[in-house]
Amino acid sequence: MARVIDLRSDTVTLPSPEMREAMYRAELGDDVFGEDPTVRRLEEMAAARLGKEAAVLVTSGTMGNLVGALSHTQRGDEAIVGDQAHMLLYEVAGCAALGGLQLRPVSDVGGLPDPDAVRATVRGPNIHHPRTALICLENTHNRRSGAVSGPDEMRRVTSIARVHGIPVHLDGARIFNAAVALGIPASQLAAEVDSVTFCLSKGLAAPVGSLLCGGREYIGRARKYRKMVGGGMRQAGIIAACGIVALERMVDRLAEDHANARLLAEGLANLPGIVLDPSTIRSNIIIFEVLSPRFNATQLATRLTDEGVRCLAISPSRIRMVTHYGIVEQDIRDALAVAHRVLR
Ligand code: TLP
Repeated sequence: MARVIDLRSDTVTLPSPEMREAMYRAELGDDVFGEDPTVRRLEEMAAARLGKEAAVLVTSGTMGNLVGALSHTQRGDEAIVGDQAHMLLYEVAGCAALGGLQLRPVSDVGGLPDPDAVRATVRGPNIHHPRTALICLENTHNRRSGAVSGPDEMRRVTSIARVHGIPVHLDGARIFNAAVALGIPASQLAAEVDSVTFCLSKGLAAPVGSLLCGGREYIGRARKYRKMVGGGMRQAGIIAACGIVALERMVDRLAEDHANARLLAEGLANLPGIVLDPSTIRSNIIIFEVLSPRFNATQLATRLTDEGVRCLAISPSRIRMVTHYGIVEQDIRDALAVAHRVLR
């Protein structure tokens, strides 16, 4: 095979030539002094795109979620999260370890925490209980095969939060994938929540960075927490410049990644040993079950990788593939040819 097709994650994307050019030309200053004009421009752009008062540039989605949660809560509080949420499973228990925040999972089968479960899980005024101080959503949902939730579905959860006066944070690492899949502006999704983190360095292909967006006062608190966890960056305009290109040029093209993911899912679903309903794939993440007498998921992922199609076994029985900038339709056809050869 001519080249490696890397479907492990959209985090493997490399910056576009335009981003490299923007990086070279970026006007810079010391952002801890609030003097980097490029960072400021990106933060203003991000807040405007998400329809929030303010935004702060952070190093990663993980830092955005951590700082985002800490800025809503006190030590000893509890946050309700989906049982397959990235915040729960892949963020090194940062909320607990660094923020004293207990994460309480409820089922998120369809992508969002189940509203009835959320309702039943919000704590009452009992001396034994922590305070339910936050509810966290994820859209699109990584471990739920890139599940996309619309504003109405989100409102089924956020309305419960509102009744109890509990703020809602959205892990919107891939909120633009959700927005493009739904054909609505990302601000319509962000309007349902108090704060949102989104990533520049996934499908939008920038090398580094995420933005936490929310109210002005809240983002002021978040700036302090960002500094506390070592996220105060100096001439960060170097990376913000790429972020500006990402927001201006890379959002609409996510539709291509979604079309490629659907094509890939349709091809995979026809192969023996793979269990996948392609109609469920609405964004750029495909997770499928491996039910083959010849391979478990780890063995199949290794075999595909050896043949030039890189992917991840995310459990003993499941494989994840992600489409992104740099992967074109022909790559999907080539990857399917490899999978066909391996599984037939
Ligand atoms: N997800 C990565 C891995 O950590 C699993 C990936 O390859 O998908 N929220 C969501 C929904 C994410 O998928 C990720 C990254 C993050 C937050 C964290 O972002 P980073 O990696 O920038 O800390």
